[in-house]
Amino acid sequence: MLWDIFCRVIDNHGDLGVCWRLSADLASRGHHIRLWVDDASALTWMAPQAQLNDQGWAQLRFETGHIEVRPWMAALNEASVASEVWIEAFGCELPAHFVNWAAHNTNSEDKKNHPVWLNLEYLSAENYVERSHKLPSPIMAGPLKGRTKWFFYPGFTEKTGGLIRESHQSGASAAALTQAAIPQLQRSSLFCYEPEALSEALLLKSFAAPQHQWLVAHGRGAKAFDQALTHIPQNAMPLFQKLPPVSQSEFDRLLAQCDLNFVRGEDSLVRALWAGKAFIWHIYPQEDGAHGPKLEAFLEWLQAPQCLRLFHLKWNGLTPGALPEVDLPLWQACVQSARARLMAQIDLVSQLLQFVAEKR
Ligand code: TRH
Repeated sequence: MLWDIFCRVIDNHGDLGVCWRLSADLASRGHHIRLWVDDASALTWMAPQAQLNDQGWAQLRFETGHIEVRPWMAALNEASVASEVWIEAFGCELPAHFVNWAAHNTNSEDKKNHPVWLNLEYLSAENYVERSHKLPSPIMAGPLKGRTKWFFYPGFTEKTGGLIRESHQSGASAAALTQAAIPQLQRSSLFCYEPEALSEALLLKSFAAPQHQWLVAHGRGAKAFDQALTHIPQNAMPLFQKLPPVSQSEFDRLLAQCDLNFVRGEDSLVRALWAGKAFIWHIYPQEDGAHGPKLEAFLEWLQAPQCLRLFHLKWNGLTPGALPEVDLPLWQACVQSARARLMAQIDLVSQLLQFVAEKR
C-alpha cells in the first residue's frame, strides 16, 4: 500500500524519530511511504542512509518497499497518486494544500475508496489510552467534512496499539540476558533533558571512577552534564566520553551494550525496553504537570521495585530526598520481565495493518 505520513517537529527528536521508525518498519514489510516533514534536518544523523538533500527531500529503498521524505509544502498535482492511508503523527493536522488536493482527488462516492485516516497519538501507560484507542473522530468542517479520522494509541497493554517493534527484536536476546552472569555497572549511556539530580547522580558510589564510565549523548543532556560537572570536586570527577549524534541503529546498539541506560521522551524509552537493560526514564516535562501521573502510570505498569521507583521520581524532580544507589540485578530483572510481557503482544505496525484492513 501507499501511505502518507505527516510529521511536524515540535521540539527535540522524538516526533521525527518515531515517524522514521514507523516508516522504516512499514517499508521493510513492502509498503511505500511518503513521509511529509516540516524539518527533516535531524535525518542527516538519525538516518544518514536516506541522504537528505538541502530542499528536504530524501529517498530510501528497501527490498520491496520504499520511503520518500518530502518537504511539508511539497506540491501535488493531477498526476499525483492517491494513497490508501494517511497518518497524522501526534495530532499534527494535514497540510492545507494536501487537504485541498485530497478533497478533489479522493472524493469518490464510495467511502470504501477513501483513504483510512489515522491520528497516531503519544505513548502513555495511563488508563485513558485503552479507552480512547480506535475511537472515531468525525470531521465536521472543511473540504473533507463528513470523513472520519481514527485515534490510534500506542501503548503497553493488549488493548492498545502496542509499540513499534521490528522483526529483528526477538525474544532470544532477552533469554540470553537472563542466563548471563550478575550484571556489573561499568557503562551507562546518558540521554536526558536537564535533571536537577544530575550532579547528585555523578557523585553516587555506583558511578564512581575508574570502574564506571558515562557515555554522554549529544545535545541538551550533554550541556546539562557539563553544567553538573562544575559542581563536582576534582577528586570525585567521573569518567566519561562524549558521543557525536549517531544513527538510530547505532543508538540502539549503544543501549544494548550499556549496563544502564538513561533515556528520555518517547522513542528512546521504547528502545531501552527492547535493549532489555536496566534504564531510567526522563519523561518529557510538561508545564501543567501532566508528566507526573504519566510517569506514575508507567512505573506501575513496569512493576518497578521501590528503589527504581524512587530513582525515577527523584530524577524527574517529582520527590525530595536523596537518590538511591543503583541495584542493577534487581532493575535489570524488572526490565527483562516487562520486555517479556511486551514480546507476547502484537507490535504496533502489525496492529496498524490489521486496523487499516478492517476499515477498507
Ligand atoms: O528527543 P526526545 O526528547 O523527543 C521528545 C519525545 O518524543 C516527547 O514525547 C515529545 O513530546 C517531544 O520530543 C517533543 O526523545 P525521544 O523520543 O527518545 O527521541 C529521540 C530520538 O533520537 C530517538 O529516535 C533516538 C534518536 N537518537 C539517535 O538516532 N541518535 C542519537 O545519537 C540520539 C542521542 C538519539
